Amino acid sequence: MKKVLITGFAPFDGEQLNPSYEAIKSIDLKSLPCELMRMEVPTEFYVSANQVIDTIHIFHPDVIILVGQAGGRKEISVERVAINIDDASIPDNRGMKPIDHEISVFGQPAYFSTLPIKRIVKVLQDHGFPANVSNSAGTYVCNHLMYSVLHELSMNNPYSAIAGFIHVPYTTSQVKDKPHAFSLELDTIRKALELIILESIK
Ligand code: PCA
Repeated sequence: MKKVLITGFAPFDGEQLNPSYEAIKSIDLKSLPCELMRMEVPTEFYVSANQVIDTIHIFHPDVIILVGQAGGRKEISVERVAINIDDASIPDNRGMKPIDHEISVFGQPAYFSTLPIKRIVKVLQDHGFPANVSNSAGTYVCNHLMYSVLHELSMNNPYSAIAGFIHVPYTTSQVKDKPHAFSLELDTIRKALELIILESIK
């Protein structure tokens, strides 16, 4: 049975919840044909990456699915690439607000997701979910985490783990005070994440 690590973020930017971890929390661990570990990570530069990388080296997952909120997006975004830059427009949950800051002086300018991103988008669309490949994970904590995990795996990946990042839209309860903002039901996000896990362990 394959091992899957799936991570979501803590709420940030004044939100009460983060749909990434909220949806992950609602996955029935026994319902999927894999050994699933879920983890909530702090919305903090570096701290998030260190925690996930430590967990990878303890759990040895075959598949690593990192998930975060992208409020305002209308699709489940399967990220293609992470870039070597932090450029925050708001502080993280520790008050850090790096500007034009290289994540790793030794790292490549960018790393590509090693998840089957096109297959994931197709399976989501085939099941009626709004989904696309996204060519930018931004320059905030999500991109930082994706970059750091892929950088680590580029150097230290004895188990040939694959990894990538999924951005999810706001969930319905978050948009009551945001007229016109797009949202998905939490249960829809959960089902989409389950499909992504199933496609990634094939
Ligand atoms: N989304 C933010 C960081 C945490 C999260 O859920 C981002 O897109 O960078």
